Amino acid sequence: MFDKVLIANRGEIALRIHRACRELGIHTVAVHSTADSEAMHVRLADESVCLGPPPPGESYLNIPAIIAAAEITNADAVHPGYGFLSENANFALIVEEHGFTFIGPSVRHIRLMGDKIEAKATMKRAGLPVVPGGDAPVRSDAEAARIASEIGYPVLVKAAAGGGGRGMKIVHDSDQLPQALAGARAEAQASFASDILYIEKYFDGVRHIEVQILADGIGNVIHLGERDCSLQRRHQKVLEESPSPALNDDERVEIGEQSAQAIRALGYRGVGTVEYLYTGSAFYFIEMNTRLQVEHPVTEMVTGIDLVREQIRIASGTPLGYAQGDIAFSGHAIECRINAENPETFVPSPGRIEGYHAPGGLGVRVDSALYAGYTIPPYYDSMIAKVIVHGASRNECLMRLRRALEEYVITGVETSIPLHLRLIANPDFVNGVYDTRWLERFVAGGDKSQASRSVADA
Ligand code: MV4
Repeated sequence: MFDKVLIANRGEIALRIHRACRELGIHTVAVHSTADSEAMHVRLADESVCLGPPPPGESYLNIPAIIAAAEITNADAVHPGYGFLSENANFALIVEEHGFTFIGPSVRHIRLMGDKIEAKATMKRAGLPVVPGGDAPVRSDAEAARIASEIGYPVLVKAAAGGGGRGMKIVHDSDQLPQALAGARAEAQASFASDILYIEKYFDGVRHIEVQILADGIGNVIHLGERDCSLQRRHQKVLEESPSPALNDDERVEIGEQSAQAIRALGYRGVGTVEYLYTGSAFYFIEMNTRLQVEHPVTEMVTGIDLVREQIRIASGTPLGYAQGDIAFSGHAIECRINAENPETFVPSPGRIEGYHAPGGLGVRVDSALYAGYTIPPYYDSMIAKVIVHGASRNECLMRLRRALEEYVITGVETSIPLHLRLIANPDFVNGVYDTRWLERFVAGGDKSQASRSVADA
């Protein structure tokens, strides 16, 4: 086992990783920008190293500075968290070349899944159903038009180096295709330094369901069930839950086992998430994430498995030690992402936390690096906390979630807590009847049940 881990991240996830290290008897090194000297992850770590000025490119994305920090502190391994360098294959390679262990999948698998076209082709060969569409980069407008008319409009133009919904263009008919391709190509080049595009059939009104995988790289691959992440605004997830209210037990077992089987065929190591579109009757693979995800706690709450602990143990060469049959799924869990922002306009609200009281009690978990007197810097993501609630049933979970959100006091900045309270009071949400477009309409149109509103409007 490692003696010392460098945590190449900030905020709640840096703290989350620190906690797992502590429980394994591992020393921690925090790295930080000059804006984060007073941050909780820096205060709690055994050692800390300042990387540079606030802009991420000069601090949390500054690979030479992070490697230097690992060298001067004599760390054994580097945990990248999520975001920042977590899915950067070159970073993983450089970490390993300098003699440190990268706590994550192999460089080969990070690179493979970073190319969304290769990822799809690979998962198709491994037996997963994939979204209909081209299985190679689009080479010309004429070829794109041919593929689109074959699969039928509407189609979605996506960037091969994209993911997470950035740079996608929906195209409803052939007239719009050349313009969409040009726009997508320019956006992809600017955002990802690659203008490689591919085309898929566009599915409207679907759910976004993802399966958590755990693999030790020596033959043991299990799944830890699914998460329903359909409630998103501008491709940012707002609330996630497990199990999905949309699946029955047969579908749940089937998609879990299919995912684990495909990942087994790849020889994958580490945690991973297999993302699907669910149409209400069929699953289609879209992407795989090779990092720990923001919403990993909902899976931890229903399985009792500490995913960060498992990541660290796997990276140190320890076999999994249990099999699929040993996993017991218990109850229901929901996570609300709390952002420092206006709950109506979504304008970020950085600043000083004047008062702070976190909820607690049975089945309530708060992952956050906030404290009273802390000043949220304006340079980074606005997510400041996650409230994760577990209950024996979805209903118990919802009642507990309302109680926990009502108990949470954060003063000095605006937060999205009021939005979450409105959201979980909505009949559609209570009934589990929502898709990936539901939240945008809710945010725009008030609190009415959208099912009943459309009936009333008709
Ligand atoms: C799609 C899709 C519909 N059809 N692909 C968005 C995130 C990224 N992982 C993939 N995403 C999607 N891919 C096809 N072929 C719908 C989504 C999607 C979405 C689209 C518009 C608005 C919100 C969305 C939320 C989740 C997924």
